Amino acid sequence: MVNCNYVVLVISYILLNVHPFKANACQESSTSFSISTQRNITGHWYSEVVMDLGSDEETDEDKKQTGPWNLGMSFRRKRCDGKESLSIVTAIRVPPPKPGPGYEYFAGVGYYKIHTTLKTWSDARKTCADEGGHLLILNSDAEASVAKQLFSRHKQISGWAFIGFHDKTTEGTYITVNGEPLQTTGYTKWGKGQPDNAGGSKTNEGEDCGSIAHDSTLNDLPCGFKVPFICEYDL
Ligand SMILES: [Ca+2]
Ligand SMILES: [Ca+2]
Repeated sequence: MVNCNYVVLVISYILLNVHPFKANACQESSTSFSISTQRNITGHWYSEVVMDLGSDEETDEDKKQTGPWNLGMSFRRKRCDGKESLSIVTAIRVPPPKPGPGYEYFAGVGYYKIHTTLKTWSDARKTCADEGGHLLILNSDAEASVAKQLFSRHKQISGWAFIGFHDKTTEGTYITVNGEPLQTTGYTKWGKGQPDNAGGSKTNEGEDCGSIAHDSTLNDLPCGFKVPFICEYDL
């Protein structure tokens, strides 16, 4: 759901008054250095400090893609009205986590993967979890559009794909795999006549597991059916 190339963890700004300076005119000069970290072949993290005198600090920072996170620091010395001050700005930038193989990034929405191997709802849920994600939870029309695009790329899939909601606990009360009520997710467009808990009786549980159709409408299916499924990877 989050679209960002990095996360700013820490930004600190320090302004230090240094020695008085007699000049009246303002003069500025800048120096930048950066600290990058990487894990080496023995599994240890190590850091490298690079100092750059008099360069464009932002341009240098943008070029550094050497580690899982990057700490940038810049200095700016300012002489103005008889006073000299030193500004220090630091920022740690952490790239977003990467999902397992087969996940595709949809700009502004997130990572998704459609599995064409047919599985029961419970097995599908476990597969998504094993990949670090969860069965798809729709929170918007934009996210439902992603499901439609995934279907369009796998035209061999007919029918539905399991996603992350069910009413296994209480018949007719649909909750997501995260335990939140389906009606609070932001997307509840059921297909015509759905949910119908088809076949449900005192001796048959009917349909308790959530799915999505090619037109992005929802349907309840028997949990034991084996159908494709869609996983979502949260950033
Ligand atoms: Ca049901
Ligand atoms: Ca149904």
